[in-house]
Amino acid sequence: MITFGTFDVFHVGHVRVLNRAAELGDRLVVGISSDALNFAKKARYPVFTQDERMEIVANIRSVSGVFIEESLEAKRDYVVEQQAAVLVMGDDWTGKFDSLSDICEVVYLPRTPSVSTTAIIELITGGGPLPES
Ligand code: C2G
Repeated sequence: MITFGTFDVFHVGHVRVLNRAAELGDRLVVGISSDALNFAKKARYPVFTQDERMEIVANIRSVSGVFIEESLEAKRDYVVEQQAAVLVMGDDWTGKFDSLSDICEVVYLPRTPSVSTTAIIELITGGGPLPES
């Protein structure tokens, strides 16, 4: 199994997608988006550095290994390098990686509703709604 993500400001949606991905096979490796890749995509750096994000994800019990994802376009190389039989992504990516189905199974898992890194950052910085409990 292989999956990819930024995993910034790690939250319950992250741990659930990792645990559900790990249940589909016996070994889950996770590509953590580099700081540079995030900057290129979102014009801002993550709250936590790539080393910190790698350390957090590497310490999740269902995760067997982590590596840095330097480029979104290199997914095919990462799948081959990691010898992954299944690529798992949250369903915000549905359809985006179907072109890899010649070398691995591609599975999209439903996202956990009502939690996101962006909403947490907005809440903490005072820009978002307060939770009800
Ligand atoms: N996720 C989830 N539920 C949430 C939030 C996130 O299931 N409420 C999942 C996402 O669908 C993704 C993983 O957690 O599978 C990591 O999410 P992000 O850090 O937002 O990853 P992203 O920046 O979308 O990945 O090649 C992909 C890139 O690395 C980017």
